[in-house]
Amino acid sequence: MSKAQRPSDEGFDRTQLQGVKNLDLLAAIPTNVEEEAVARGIALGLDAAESINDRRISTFSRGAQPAFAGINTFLKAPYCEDIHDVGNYDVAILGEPFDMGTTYRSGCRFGPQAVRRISALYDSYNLDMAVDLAQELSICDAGDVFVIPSNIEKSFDQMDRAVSYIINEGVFPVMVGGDHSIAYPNIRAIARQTEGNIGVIHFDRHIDIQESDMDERMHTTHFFHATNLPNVPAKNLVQIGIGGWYGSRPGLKVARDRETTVMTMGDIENLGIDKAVDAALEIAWKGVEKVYLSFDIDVVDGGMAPGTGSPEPGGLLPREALRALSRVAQEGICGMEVVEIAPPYDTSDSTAQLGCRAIMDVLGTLVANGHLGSRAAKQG
Ligand SMILES: [Mn+2]
Repeated sequence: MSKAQRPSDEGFDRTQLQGVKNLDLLAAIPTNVEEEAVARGIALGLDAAESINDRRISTFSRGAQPAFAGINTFLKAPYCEDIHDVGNYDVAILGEPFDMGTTYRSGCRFGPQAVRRISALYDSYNLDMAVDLAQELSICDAGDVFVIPSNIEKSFDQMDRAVSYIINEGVFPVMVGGDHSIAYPNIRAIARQTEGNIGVIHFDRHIDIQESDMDERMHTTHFFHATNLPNVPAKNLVQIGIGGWYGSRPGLKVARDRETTVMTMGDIENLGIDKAVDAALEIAWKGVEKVYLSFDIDVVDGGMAPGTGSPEPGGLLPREALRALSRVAQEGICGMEVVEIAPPYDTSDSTAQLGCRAIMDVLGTLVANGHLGSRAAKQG
């Protein structure tokens, strides 16, 4: 097409693009936190060699850069080693490295470490939603729960106690599993400290609501026990992406009896991801005080999230999953978990990276919508 045939320059208004608008929004966010981090890096890690022209670089890596260097916490956030200090932060990242609830292949005890490692790739700065996590949100890495590898119930008690402590300090909890059985102690801890009811939005290829499995409360049973809690009604549990051929029979009966809302991949295709999530939000939020987000990485197609214990073809695309998570977060949530990332089966860290992105996109959306961080404080 020659220039003469092209529509006039007035035909497309580039200023209407989200990308162009967000460039302006991002430019208005201050950068003092980053500047302080650079100064701290030099103070702790010495001035760089004389041949280095960029004097923001230190000799010993003591900050975000290089992404491949250093001792990793989640996003290189401060390690809250003394948990008594957790109340100083808006968000605590909590590893729950427990995988004795798996019923096929184990390995997700290494999930928290893999997510921390790949998280070092990322800056805090995001064009899609025009937020700067470092500047607008105080995040700490609370480290891991001391789980008891041979004992599911004792591990549940440990996780419940850890999450309770964080909630009690008024901090938003992000749990990184671990297998999906951790959902039960996580929800139990939050429910005990909540007066009203809690809704749950559950992304998964598996229904995870049978009473027991191999005579124990394995990673196929947590929503049975969670919805036995007096303020976690099954009618406010929405299960998105369920299907495939693995482990469903006893759980499907429970879901039917308790009237949870089950959406197959076919439902999502028919409705489209936005309408599907809007319906999920409507049901999960009906008559409740809070909504909890439970994200099983295996809801994403096994080809794109291979590093998991019970992969299933035909799930969401990563782009659909991230869009769905952001839409849930827009309405606000009381906590989230990302489970079933099993690094021994991962390739190119893609599954751990997607888990990391799930957390970052949710936190970014919560900040952008004034639910957490400095914009919440301003509104509140
Ligand atoms: Mn699953």
